[in-house]
Amino acid sequence: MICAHVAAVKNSSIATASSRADKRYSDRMIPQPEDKFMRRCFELALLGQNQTGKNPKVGAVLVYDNTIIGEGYHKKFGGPHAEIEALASVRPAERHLIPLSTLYVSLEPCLHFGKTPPCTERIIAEGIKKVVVGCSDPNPLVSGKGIQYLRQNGADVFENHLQNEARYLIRPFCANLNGLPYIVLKWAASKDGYIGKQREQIWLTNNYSKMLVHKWRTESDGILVGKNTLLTDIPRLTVRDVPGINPVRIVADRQLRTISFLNEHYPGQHWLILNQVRDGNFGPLQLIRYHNDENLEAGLRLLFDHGIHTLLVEGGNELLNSMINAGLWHEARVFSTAHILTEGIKAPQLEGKLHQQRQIGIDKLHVILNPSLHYD
Ligand code: AOF
Ligand code: ZN
Repeated sequence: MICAHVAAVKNSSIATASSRADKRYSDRMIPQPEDKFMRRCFELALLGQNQTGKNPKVGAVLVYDNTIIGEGYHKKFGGPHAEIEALASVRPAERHLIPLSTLYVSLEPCLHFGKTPPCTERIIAEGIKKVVVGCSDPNPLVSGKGIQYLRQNGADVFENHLQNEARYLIRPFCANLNGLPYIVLKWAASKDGYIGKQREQIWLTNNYSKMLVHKWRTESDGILVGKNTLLTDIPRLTVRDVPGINPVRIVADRQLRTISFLNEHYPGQHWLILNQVRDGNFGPLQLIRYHNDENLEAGLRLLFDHGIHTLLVEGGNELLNSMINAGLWHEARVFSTAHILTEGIKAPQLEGKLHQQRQIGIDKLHVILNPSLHYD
């Protein structure tokens, strides 16, 4: 439950709002502040959801005389970058306009040879003279050097345009650069601050909130629960109310006690078991071991190595609290509901920056960001 931290969250949200206003004021230093073009980049970038793997979601548009002549986004891990897609989309009859156009891109163009050649070289080769960038690329191979290269080669670069939004877009990428999945905690609390009762499954949110959670599942590579939640709820953890693919189901089970339970209740179904006993496979169950003297962070790093770049944590209380106490979270999505439980399991307490508050029917959703991560 978030009551106790709401004051902290509210206060910090005021601070966030004013710093945002300052930042937007400084964004106004750009001579022609066409926010709509950068916002179009953000929209485009989001089309890469679930496709870019551990790469960032990036969008780009080419603008000539206030009109978009090309647009693109990073469609797929290992595929062409947003700028290259935007260039490729320009109609042959308009290609001569490219050197006269402004390139808007939500992330600093790269200058390294990765799976694709540097975008910066291509931008200069195309004769583009003006580039507007949402935020710098935190990848140490790029970070500031892309912008520097463009400037050294005669382009005007306007950086940090709508940078808060641009940075929000790449939050998962920032976590991934550190070798961790992007970790989203999720829980629902009763009005009096409980998330449920011992050994009893209680439903608190309405159907719209449930659909939203299913949508979040489609956007996650993995979904993690604690052992007690598995044993009590026998949750399906699948995507049902919206189209999309199921995330990999993972149980945090240090002592490796859930194998027979999973075999019985989920016959033939794939699960990862994050444990401290052994590695290996038991039919469809994959055991991932971190060592006894290591903390959960080591386990989460192993999950990242197994391709879990975004992780939704759906409880229970013990797991959520241990992740909060260890600072192992990037974002929390908390539903406050109208139910009264009177007693039960106390909801986790969490200090963070309130990023968004939304009414979902009678439920209220709070999106809270980890304050120690400077991407808001
Ligand atoms: C851009 N535009 O659209 C993206 C960028 O292995 P590669 O060649 O795909 O390079 C991946 C890195 O490039 C990634 O870690 C990030 O630093 C940057 N991503 N850069 O100019 C894009 N997606
Ligand atoms: Zn690039």
